[in-house]
Amino acid sequence: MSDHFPHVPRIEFEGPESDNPFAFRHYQADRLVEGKPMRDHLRFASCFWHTMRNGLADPFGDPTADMPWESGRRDPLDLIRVRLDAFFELLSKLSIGHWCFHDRDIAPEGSTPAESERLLDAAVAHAEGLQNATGIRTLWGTANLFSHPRYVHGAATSDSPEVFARAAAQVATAMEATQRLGGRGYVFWGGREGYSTLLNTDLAREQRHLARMLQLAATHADTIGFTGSLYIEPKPQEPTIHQYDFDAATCLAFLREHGLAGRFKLNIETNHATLAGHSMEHELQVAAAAGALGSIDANMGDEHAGWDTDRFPTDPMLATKVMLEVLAMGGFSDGGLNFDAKRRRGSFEPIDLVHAHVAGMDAFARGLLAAAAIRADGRFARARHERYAGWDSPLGRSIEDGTATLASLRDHARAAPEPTLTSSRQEVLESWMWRFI
Ligand code: XUL
Ligand code: CO
Repeated sequence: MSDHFPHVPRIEFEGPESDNPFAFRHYQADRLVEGKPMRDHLRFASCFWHTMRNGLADPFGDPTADMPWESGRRDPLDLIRVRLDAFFELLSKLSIGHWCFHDRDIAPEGSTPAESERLLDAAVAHAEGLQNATGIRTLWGTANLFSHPRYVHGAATSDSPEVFARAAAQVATAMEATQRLGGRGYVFWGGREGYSTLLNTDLAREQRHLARMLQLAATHADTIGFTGSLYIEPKPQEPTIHQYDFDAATCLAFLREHGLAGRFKLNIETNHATLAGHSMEHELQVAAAAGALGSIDANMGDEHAGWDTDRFPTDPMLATKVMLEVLAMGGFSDGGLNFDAKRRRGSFEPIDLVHAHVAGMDAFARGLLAAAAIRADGRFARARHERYAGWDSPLGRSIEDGTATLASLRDHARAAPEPTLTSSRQEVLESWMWRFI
């Protein structure tokens, strides 16, 4: 094991009273919750792009992140290896069992597709060794189809079929890399699959091309025997103004329209939900209701900013709401909680990577415990059940089972008194929530 974080010990659980910044206050990997270890409920992952490749530049300023392991190194293969070494050391010290990557995070783009494939191959070979040595697994991989200038007009939705072909090549190679690393899933985030103005855009045609790419990817997965889950990650905008994968409902309708429902699930990200004007729990429930809640990109936005700030999710209330949905669906199958999150620009020391992950893991451990306590208590489930009790009457059943007609309901309404309604009790429910946090 490398020694790029020399002053960071292996992080252990010390309990809620601990003042040690290098300890978990809530995350206890082996602690059983609803009969399953915390580690399996939460299935934490860290993402290579933010953790190792994000220099913390912003539109007004240069990178600030201090990455001492990179200093003095120029050779691409050398850089590929040292970054992976530092990453796996960090994950081991944090007891994070999974990671996620884009092809271009772990290896740079070469001057030809063949050279890019060679570089990626070297990165995958090195990562494979580190996975074997540490037991850390790949949660999911993906292809970066948004950074290179050739994708300025989109990848699958580009006006150029040559660009589509380049993107397809990248997807095939990235999926094979993910498979080689035993990845549990493969993600499509449509970074530039959208448009800036309809004056030059054939929206219907672009959407058919996006569906074609997904169909080709599903076929490729079957051809190579990739058995992991395929996910779409909704996001309403940024970088494009109008993005085709706007939110969970839009993605589900798109999948159904193009015969892809059942083949793709969703990877729901908190800050994307809020950018779409939804709460995270709304997006999770929409996905879960369709049987398509696959995985989660755990981060959070900033209440003061209207863009994708990707902050580490340090809010226990948010984590509780997320974990309520995860427990309600019976836990993850292939998915997990991927910290698609970055430090603030001012938190530029390597040690801040440790603090950020510990804060996110502790918040989610609290969220898991609170969600389990809420379920054991049962008062929210009872309140929800009682609210809909009227639907168990003969009238409610006749509507739900389809035996009522508009005419029969009119006969009923003419004879019945004005309906009596009950309070929604929102405020008391909200104050109950805080009792569990
Ligand atoms: C961008 C985003 C991506 C995806 C993977 O907002 O979330 O990092 O998670 O491409
Ligand atoms: Co994401």
